[in-house]
Amino acid sequence: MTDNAMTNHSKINTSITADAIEFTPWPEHLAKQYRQLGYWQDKTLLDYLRDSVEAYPDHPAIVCGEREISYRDLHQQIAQLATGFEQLGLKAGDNVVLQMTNVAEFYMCFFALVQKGVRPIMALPAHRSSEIRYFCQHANAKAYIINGEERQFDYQKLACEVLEACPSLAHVIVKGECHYPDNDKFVTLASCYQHADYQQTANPEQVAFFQLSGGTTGTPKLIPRSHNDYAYSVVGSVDICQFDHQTKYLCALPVAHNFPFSSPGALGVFWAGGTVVLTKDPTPQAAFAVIEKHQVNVSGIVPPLALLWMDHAANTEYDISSLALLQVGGAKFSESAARRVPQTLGCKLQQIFGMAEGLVNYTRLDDPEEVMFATQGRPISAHDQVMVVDEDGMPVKPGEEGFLLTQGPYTIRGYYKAPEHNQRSFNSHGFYITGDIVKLTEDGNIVVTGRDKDQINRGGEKVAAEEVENQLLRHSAVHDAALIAIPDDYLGERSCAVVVLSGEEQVKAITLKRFLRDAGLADFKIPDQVHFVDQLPKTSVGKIDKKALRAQYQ
Ligand code: OOB
Repeated sequence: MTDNAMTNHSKINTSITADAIEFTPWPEHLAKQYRQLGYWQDKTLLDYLRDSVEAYPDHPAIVCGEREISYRDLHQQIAQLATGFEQLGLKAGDNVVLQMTNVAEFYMCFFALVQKGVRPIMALPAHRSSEIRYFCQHANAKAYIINGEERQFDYQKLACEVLEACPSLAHVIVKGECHYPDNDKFVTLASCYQHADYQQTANPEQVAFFQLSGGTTGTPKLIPRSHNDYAYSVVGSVDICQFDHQTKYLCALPVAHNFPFSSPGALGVFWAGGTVVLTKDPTPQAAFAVIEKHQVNVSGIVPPLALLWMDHAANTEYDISSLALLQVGGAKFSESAARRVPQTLGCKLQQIFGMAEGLVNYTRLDDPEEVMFATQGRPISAHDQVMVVDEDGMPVKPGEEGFLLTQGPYTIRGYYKAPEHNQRSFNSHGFYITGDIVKLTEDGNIVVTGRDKDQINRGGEKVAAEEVENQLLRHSAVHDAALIAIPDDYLGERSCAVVVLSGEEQVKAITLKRFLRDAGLADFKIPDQVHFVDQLPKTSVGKIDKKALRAQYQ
């Protein structure tokens, strides 16, 4: 550790502990250890990008449709936007909801905000008014950035609804032409490109941005990620996945998700000086065309997409032989499907088991087949502590199934402004209770065998049961409701709402689905199926017995 890093550390630490409810710091001894090990470099996320700007100024950083953006241009546009954002009054410590589809401007906005210490909240394109209003209100967001050019969905209309409910919002920043020029809160992103200002006000130890939790509770949780911890996870991922300046990464999942963003994802590509190729359409027809055109050599996708890609590969007219590595994660990839990847797609498989809260596991590129196909890999860091425990929190015997707990150099110690939830999600030693049920193999690889959290994993898209149940209970005809996962060949799991009606009022499944949509829930949270029953099974303490329900609907 350099003297400089040490001075920085002591200077910075006092400022964050002041607001522990926003950001729970690592215990002093661990923070010190992570610095001594060189994991935490006290550099900002933008500093790492700048290293690549210096090393590869003319190399393409991003390919977005017909546009190719070099590292130099990317850096300049970030600096121009940083000025524009500052002129709008955004300043260090402010929060901004960033909801972009897969376009280059996502990265430009992200880094421009981060440069000035403004903290993006990484909304997904599928989020609707329920989620966006919540993020804005909970984080007192000052601005909301959208892609106003998107044909699939009118984000500008959504922004109008959000504005009404969120007085803290001073600006809606729109990529493309503004449809509401008379509303003085709307500004175009184009107008934010001002003279380039390269000055940084970000602080490496503080929150750089907020990831979103898949969630288990009534409201989504914000995950504060610091520069230091996140940067380290990316550096470690780049090393494991051997990204370099020749890497051409197809980003086919939503840009803001932790997997395509940082595992190693786009940030990993930028750290290594490679090229991120964006697509809005992840289907094999579209993705294969992009792979051929840009000679893509790596991509990261969820299991249902991997199945689709494999089904399509035999008959494709495109040459996808440039693809050398396919990363699959976000949900369990069955061993039988995993084994088919190399023959059908002609590339190596890497399994990834990660979480936006931190811990990311990878199978290694030189792992033997049984590890690559039958496990979800092992942690990035030698200092990721993983514990597999029983109901009483005691470690299980090696090889036995149990609940996965973890702490380490890039796993958060608490959610943003959620003290009660933090009590439940972290144990007394600060380990994050992942809610995943796993086994550890003799050589330390993790096999995910189940889940102990009330969540449905729809092929990588996470649905918190309680959030949907609460919304269902707001309907006058609904007396009781439970959302459960049922097995699905393609998605792995789909969601099923089991509903007890109040009595007189009769409603149909389609009415309830429309009700949820009208309530502004993201589409992937709308139950795939609805069943009406006279009563829900209860446990001895009167809670809904979801285990019994699941068994009934398997
Ligand atoms: C990734 O992150 P999240 O936050 O959307 O979801 C995390 C949860 C995990 O706790 C686990 O329940 C599930 O998603 N999960 C998997 C898995 N990868 C994630 N379950 C089984 N097998 C896998 N390979 O999903 C995420 C974040 C970074 C990298 C990759 C995925």
